[in-house]
Amino acid sequence: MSPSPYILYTMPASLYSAKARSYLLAMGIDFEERPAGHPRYNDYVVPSLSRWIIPVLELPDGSLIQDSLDILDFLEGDVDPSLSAYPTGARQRAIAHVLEFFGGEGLLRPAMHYRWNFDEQNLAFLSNDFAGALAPGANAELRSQVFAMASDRMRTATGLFGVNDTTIPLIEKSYLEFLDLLSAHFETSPYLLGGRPTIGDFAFMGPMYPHLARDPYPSGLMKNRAWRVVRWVERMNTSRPDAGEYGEFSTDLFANDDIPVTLRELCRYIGEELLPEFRAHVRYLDEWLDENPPEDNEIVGGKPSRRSIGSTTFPWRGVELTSVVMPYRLYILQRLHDAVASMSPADQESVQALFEELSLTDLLTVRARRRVERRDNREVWGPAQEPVLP
Ligand SMILES: N[C@@H](CCC(=O)N[C@@H](CS)C(=O)NCC(=O)O)C(=O)O
Repeated sequence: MSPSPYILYTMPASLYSAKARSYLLAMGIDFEERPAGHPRYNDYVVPSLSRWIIPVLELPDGSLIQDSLDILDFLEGDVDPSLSAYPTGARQRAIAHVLEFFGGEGLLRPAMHYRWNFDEQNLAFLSNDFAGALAPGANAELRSQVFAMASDRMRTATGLFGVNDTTIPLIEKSYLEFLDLLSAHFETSPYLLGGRPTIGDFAFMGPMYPHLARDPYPSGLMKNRAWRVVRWVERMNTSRPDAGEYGEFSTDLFANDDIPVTLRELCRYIGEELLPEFRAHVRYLDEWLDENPPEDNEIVGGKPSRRSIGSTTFPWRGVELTSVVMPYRLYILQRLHDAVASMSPADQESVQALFEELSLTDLLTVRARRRVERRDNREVWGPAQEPVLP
């Protein structure tokens, strides 16, 4: 048997791992999946990256790619262009970036809440699941120590994203609205943009599979309320065609670069959910950059494992929500900006009109005074640009 060309280091419970795994499966790319507790992860991957983080893709020559977006972009080189996760139509391309942003960053609160605030239903499963991946084969004492460490860390992160007694009822309400909108969209379409998955679908898999479809409590919620979404998760985790309930369907994206009504509804919801936080974060970041101007290529946060540069408060659904500010989010959104900048003037106009109609214009225009780039698997401050503040 020939060795697998790629190795993906993951955990079944890991959000961003689900995105990379789903892409490899959907595109039929051969890979070996290893848990983060694998000796090579600790002996080779962690020292090479100077941090503990998953997913990590190891190439046959031993080089490593961290970051789910960079992994997908690298793997796009192996994929038949007709299956690319990047739509070619201008409007679909732009919307795919918005969906990617929301999937990666916009569902962290429900994902973390439904995982860490339902101990009675979730804890036994989570402790086995985490220990099984982090300390395979360890004895019961070590397994429980490893889980305690990981769960403490994640519970702290849950609070830092803004999950607390005041916001929890609103997070739940918002998540149920989201499930209903997504279900309505999947009534007639097996994927977000039509007959095959695009970057938005892969990003959605991050929170939607390991946390919201797999952990015991939210999985029941999803099964009872959103069968179409459950089926989409299953479909996103297989290499086989798995959309029989739609009968005969085309594997093309929606014709004529269309964004159907149900997806427009979902995009409006995304704007309402994301924009207050996004605007507050960019304002905070831009001010921070003014006070702490970094050198070009300086590591964001000062060291690879530090993701946030502070926290800020903004109004959300009638309450004040405080969340950590992560410059990485600029990196994701720049992809939208760069994609639109490379479009023809007519396509730019059509994207602008669509974003205006969906009240998403700030996602196209707002930016901080510096770019965020990735070099050597790290986020670094990139060149200056004209800031556009909300
Ligand atoms: N931007 C990164 C985020 C990866 C990430 O946050 N991974 C989590 C697991 S889902 C992790 O490794 N957390 C460990 C830590 O932050 O210490 C990506 O898209 O790959």
